[in-house]
Amino acid sequence: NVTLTEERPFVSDANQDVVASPSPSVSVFGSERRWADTTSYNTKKKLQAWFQLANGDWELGKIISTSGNESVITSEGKVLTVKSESLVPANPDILDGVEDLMQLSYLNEPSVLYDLQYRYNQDMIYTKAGPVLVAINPFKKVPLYGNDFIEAYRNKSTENPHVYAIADTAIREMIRDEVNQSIIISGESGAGKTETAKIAMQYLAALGGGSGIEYEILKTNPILEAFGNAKTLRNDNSSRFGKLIEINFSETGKISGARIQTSFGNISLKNASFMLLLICGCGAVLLEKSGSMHEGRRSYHIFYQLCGGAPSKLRDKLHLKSGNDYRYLKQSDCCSIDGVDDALNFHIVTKALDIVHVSREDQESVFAILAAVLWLGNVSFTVIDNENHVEPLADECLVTVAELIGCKVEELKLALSTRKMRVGHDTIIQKLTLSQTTDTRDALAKSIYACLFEWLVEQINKSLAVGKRRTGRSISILDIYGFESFERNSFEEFCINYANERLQQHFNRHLFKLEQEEYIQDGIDWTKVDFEDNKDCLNLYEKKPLGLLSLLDEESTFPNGTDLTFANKLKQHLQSNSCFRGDRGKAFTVSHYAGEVTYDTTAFLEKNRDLLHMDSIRLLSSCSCHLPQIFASNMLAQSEKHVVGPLHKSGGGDSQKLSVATKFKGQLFQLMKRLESTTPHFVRCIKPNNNQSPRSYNQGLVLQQLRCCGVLEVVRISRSGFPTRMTHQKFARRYGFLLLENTISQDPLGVSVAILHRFGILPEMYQVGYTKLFFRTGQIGMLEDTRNRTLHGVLRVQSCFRGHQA
Ligand code: AD9
Ligand code: MG
Repeated sequence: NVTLTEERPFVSDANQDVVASPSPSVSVFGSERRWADTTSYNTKKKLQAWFQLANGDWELGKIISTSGNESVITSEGKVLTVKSESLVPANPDILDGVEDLMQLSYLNEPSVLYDLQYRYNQDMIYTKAGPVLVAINPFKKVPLYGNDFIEAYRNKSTENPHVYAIADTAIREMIRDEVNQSIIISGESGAGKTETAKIAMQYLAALGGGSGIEYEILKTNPILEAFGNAKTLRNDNSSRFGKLIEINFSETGKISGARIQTSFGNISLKNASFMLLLICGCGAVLLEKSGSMHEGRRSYHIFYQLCGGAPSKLRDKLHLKSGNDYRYLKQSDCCSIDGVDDALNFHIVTKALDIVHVSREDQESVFAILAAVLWLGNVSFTVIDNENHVEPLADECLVTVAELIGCKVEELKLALSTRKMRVGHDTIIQKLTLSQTTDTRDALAKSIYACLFEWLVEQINKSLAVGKRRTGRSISILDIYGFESFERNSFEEFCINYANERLQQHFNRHLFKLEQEEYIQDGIDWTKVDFEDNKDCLNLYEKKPLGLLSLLDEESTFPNGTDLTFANKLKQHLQSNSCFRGDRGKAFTVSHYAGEVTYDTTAFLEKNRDLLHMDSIRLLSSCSCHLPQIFASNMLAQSEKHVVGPLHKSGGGDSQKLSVATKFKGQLFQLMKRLESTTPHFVRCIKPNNNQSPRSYNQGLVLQQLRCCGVLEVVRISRSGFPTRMTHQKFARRYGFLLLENTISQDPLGVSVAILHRFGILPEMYQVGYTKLFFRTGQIGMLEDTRNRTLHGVLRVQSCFRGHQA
């Protein structure tokens, strides 16, 4: 929550009708509203105003008269009486659809909602909110992409907000400042993050292309989407993993390679370059606990593509059947997606695999593993004694799995139905019950799939690393889950929201704190900004030994720990924390930056431990096929690390490894460290409705997302600050040649001031600090244009992009 400690009116230039009040305004919003206009509203004038309908939507009306604290307004032919204090000022018509929310004279929720809607209705889905780009999902093809548009942004012949413009700025700043860049894309599921990331990649590939590696980079998208995306209720192509792609550039601005880092499932590789978000992955999509049907959801696309598109020779080899014959796939009621051709996509994926140099032989191994996972799900069990112990039926399913992964049927049978335990010097073999065996089977399938995904990413990275030189710079694109709050929230949301707290802190730090600190450090007169830090919530998660994560890990190591004992422990130790509230039963509530979320601790411990039995790992390592062997050694490397899991005195039974939450935290820290060394560019994706339909704009839904991602605060801060800055030296060096006289021997500050005067930059548009010059938005752009024009003239360099490097 950002508040100016000393209220100042916003510059109100376009709206002459309105009185801008210099005094602190009375917020027109309730206390939970997080921002407000600082301009009081003069209801005596016949002005347009917003009023709220019973359903929460805002409607535009005209004030006819005001008496006491009531106003009479007309709206769409109706005449209504409303409380004056509930009216919110509307902007004049000439500000309809401004491309930067910062230009609004009245900055309030309905005005922002209206501006975005106005633009969205005309397919202008991108809008700036100061330094942040807001992208509203059109849920249809919009004519905004392709070579002509790329050219236009490259030549700067258009200034419309666009992802291309963000990517363009990233390239320019990478070259100009010699600093790595990042494009951080966030938003709810289905908001358009993955599409936005692809659009940004398209632009980078077009500008930095030439070597051919850019083509490979683009081809990673269909592969990763096939293996990592699935249909959910909210998105037909929902990414079930977090992704950071780092695109490397040579000194001349050409793409020289790339590296993809993903987070997936809960199996981490030994080198674990870092995998950010886990979860949802296999757990949620591949293997729901049996019995429940899943309306409108599918497993990973690749399974359906394989079943629908494999050529007959491959089908025979893998003993493939149709999707409906596999338990893991038929749990859901939909096997196909409208408008999606799985068979065709299978072809596209294999072609893409060719391009990223995954050999045909390896591809076949990949498909064999996929088929093995499907067949594994069909393995069924039969009771063998009167203690309910079971063993797998030695039928087609079991035999096929053994054949596909290259192990003996008998070994597979044992790994699924027994557990080896060491007691003292002896090894005893414990038989399993039905629920234990199905858990073992599903855990094995899940681990194999996660390992396959990791392996694939590794292969792609090997291919993209060709020609990469360390001397270059990079632009990283982060496509990550946004904050989530459902009716029922579990371990997955608990982790995702933790990640979002960290990202929010990064966002805050970058946009507010660093700016403010810099102003103060450089002696700039700037009204102090007080911003609400989310460090209390981060502390609640991270504090040792009494934080959410530590307590979770501690309870996970107790053999007798249960979800209830965990919940009780939280209540016992954290009740005094202002961000925490213990709820009834097994639930607790965390007060996140974006709102309160209540978590149900059911299955927290199990998901955090995520044990894979040693017997399963041994089975994979004994396989004759090379992929299972690789998977096993990766799992082993992981299990050697230790730590969480019931520590049986008998020992040796389970593979013990880092808890999921601890690993998650480690990955998150690595991610943050990387991001902190870059100049970030933020894109906030917004979905306008929950039905994936074009032309429908749900105000309440949009507003809630704008609040969650801090867009509104940003506008307020940016408009009153000086977001662009440059050292005196740099400024003098960069623009000094535009002065006619020789500036080489003069001091940088003197040269800088001369430039400012020469180009008529108004005093209110900049501030001179001890070491740097600070500018309001738009000022440097003008100077850059002049510089470019001059350079083009002098050097006859045609491309604007090259002009920058010159
Ligand atoms: V999730 O968290 O991975 O479930 P995303 O990634 O935020 O989600 P995604 O990019 O997959 O959403 O977008 C969802 C769908 O919206 C896409 O499949 C497209 O059909 C649609 N979309 C998103 N952005 C655009 C766009 N710029 N133009 C056209 C779009 N359609
Ligand atoms: Mg996505």
